Amino acid sequence: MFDLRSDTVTRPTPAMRAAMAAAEVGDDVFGEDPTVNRLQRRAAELFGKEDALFVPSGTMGNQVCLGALTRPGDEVIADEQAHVLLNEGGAAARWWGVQVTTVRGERGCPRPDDVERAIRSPDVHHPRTAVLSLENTHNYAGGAILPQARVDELAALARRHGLRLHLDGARLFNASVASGVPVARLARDMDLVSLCLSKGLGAPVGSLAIGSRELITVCRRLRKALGGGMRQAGVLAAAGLIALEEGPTLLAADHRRARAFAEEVARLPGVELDPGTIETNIVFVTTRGDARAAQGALRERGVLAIALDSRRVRFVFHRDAGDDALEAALAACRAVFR
Ligand code: TLP
Repeated sequence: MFDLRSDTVTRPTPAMRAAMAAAEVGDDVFGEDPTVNRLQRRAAELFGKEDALFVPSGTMGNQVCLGALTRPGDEVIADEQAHVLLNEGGAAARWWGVQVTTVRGERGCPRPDDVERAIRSPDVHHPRTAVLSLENTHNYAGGAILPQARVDELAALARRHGLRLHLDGARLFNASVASGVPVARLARDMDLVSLCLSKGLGAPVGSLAIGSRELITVCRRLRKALGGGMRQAGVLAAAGLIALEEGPTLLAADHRRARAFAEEVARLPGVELDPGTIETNIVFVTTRGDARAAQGALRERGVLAIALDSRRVRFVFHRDAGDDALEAALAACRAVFR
């Protein structure tokens, strides 16, 4: 089976497993795990921020960020297809008592006019608009990179209105590698950023929340409250350090395969796809028939992909899906999308 369901399926490399076995550890709830501390320092340095916090998942990364930036009754503005809205079990409402209001972005990027319209006036009737949450790359927009000039404009707008900025940067290195812009620049105006180590970067487990010392201190309390204080987590951070240093160097190959895949699949009669929209490692194929049936038919041909609704099948390229996976996926698509 070639697994293109997600870049979360990557397995730790032999070097990661060796580093995990040899990791120096301590109790991270006491802040005493040297490997976790090293990972957090390195992430903060790469992002040009003061501090970082290792958390078990991307969802917890996003949620400690949103929790740190809001009070109950606040509102967060996000794109209508944001992961924080659709795929985190309603966590912002569940844990922080926060409501999310949506704007329809262009390829996942909200328009400043729409955001400005969504910001509530200070009135006792209204929730307080506290945060603008962005996602880069944007998963449901097909791995789209947010245009940086637009992000800068949104950041200025948010500041003018006293909003703080959260970035779901689960795949920020994909955006950085594809655009040639360092993550520190992409994250410059963000109060808090979450980054996943266990997607394209290849670590088995783990994400980071990254930001100011003050906000990360709040995130640390919230992580504990969510049950994310992990004790001898250095065994995981050791793999995370390798993911952080070496992972980005492999992403360009994922992007190349995603584009090559899209260019071929776009020629098939059973789909709608503009290969020009593929910027990173994610390809959404719009099917003319039922996407779930297509998912089953692909599986019968040895290729795993995900039907995310009745018309769209997602293929994600990653370091454990090389040219053989690309060829297998193309052969399966040629048969299924005739
Ligand atoms: N996304 C998963 C699914 O939940 C859809 C995937 O396979 O892509 N932010 C973004 C942008 C994500 O895509 C994901 C995972 C997360 C956060 C959450 O990460 P985890 O799964 O570690 O909680």
